[in-house]
Amino acid sequence: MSTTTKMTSQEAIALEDKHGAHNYHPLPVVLSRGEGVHVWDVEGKRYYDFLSAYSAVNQGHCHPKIVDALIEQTKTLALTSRAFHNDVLGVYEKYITGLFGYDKVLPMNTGAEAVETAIKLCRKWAYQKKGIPQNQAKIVVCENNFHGRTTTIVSFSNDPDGYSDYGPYTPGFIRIPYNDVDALAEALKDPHVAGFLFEPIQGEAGVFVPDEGYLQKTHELCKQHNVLYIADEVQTGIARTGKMLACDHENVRPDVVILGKAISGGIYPVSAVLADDEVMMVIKPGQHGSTFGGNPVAAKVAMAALQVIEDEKLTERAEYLGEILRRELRAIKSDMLTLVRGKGLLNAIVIKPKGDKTAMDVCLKMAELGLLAKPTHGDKIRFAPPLVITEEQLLECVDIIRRAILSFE
Ligand code: IF1
Repeated sequence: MSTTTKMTSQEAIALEDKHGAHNYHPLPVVLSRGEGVHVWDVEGKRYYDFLSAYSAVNQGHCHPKIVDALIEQTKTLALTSRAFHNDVLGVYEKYITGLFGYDKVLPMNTGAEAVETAIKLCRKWAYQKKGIPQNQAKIVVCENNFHGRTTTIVSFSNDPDGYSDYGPYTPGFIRIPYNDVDALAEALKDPHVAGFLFEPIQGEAGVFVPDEGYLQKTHELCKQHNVLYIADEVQTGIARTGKMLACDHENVRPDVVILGKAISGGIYPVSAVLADDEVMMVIKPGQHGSTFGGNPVAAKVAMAALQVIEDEKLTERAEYLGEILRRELRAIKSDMLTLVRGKGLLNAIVIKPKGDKTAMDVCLKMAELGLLAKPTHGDKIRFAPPLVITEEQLLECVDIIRRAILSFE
């Protein structure tokens, strides 16, 4: 059987269509190479990547330092499982806990697994430390959340595509409106609430940024009620919003931080949960884990990826370039462009359809002009380029976006 990958876009799409599950509806581009802010399709056309694999590729595609870490460690020792120690894990654990200022880290692989880990940690803490009666612990979550696709996580989603026909659903979650401090205060009257799980900026909801003060106020409420403040920074973390963590914008220190995506620069699936001993030590040997979590390749890759963020000052770049991007986008005069929002380089625009032309048509036009972005919920387009983009490149991208939108005038 042939495993060659030399083919046209059409052939590649046809293969996926015939042999792969139809759980996605991608833009009709077939990518075969990436470097920095650019990706190339199989026909050799170059694009700016304005999705960055949903913010996993903050350091840019195929960053040489991260790739080198992967290759070197893979040739040395790739996987031992956690049945034995390896000589990289502890070094990584010291590095990442030092960087973020927590006592302990629990390494996993995907974002959803890290969210599951945080939920289990919260529940165990509820029974062992807070004294909530068995099976009564509740976790408060927000409307329009996105935390992953496991059966428990979709149980508290209100997106029908996310949860429909996947029941019976895991109980123990209370959903409140996002960006509503009073709703949280009300929910916390229930003494069986153990945690508040939230995104500091809602990604899938179309980059919805809460009001200034929301993080501080909700953090304070959780502290008052002895409720764990659990930040899902899978998408917002690792410099994307102009701070290492989005919670840093309000100087809020969560009890539990969930990281994924860019913690590896998109080179390898790596996720992590950070917490202090009071919380993390409730989980004892044998009570949670994963075959691949904490493997030496993941550990080396994550250290390299985090080091790139520091070395290349990507936090500062995201902050600075984000201001420019939003300013320039707001200067585009078109009835179709109704809203520009975001923080750092996590941004979205809202497109009002013109005739039968929608956000999807704008994305197809941008692709034609050499920039890739994905519409979500029909009318929003996310703009989240790799943080290594230069100011000059960013302005060139704004010009592409402007020309794409104005082509429908
Ligand atoms: C897909 C969305 C983004 C996340 C937060 C946990 C996870 C994610 C805040 C789970 C994952 C993804 C997954 C990806 C699309 C993408 C996405 F549009 F679906 F919502 F980014 F906005 N917490 N987000 O955003 O992490 O298990 O995937 O590693 O295709 O499902 P994962």
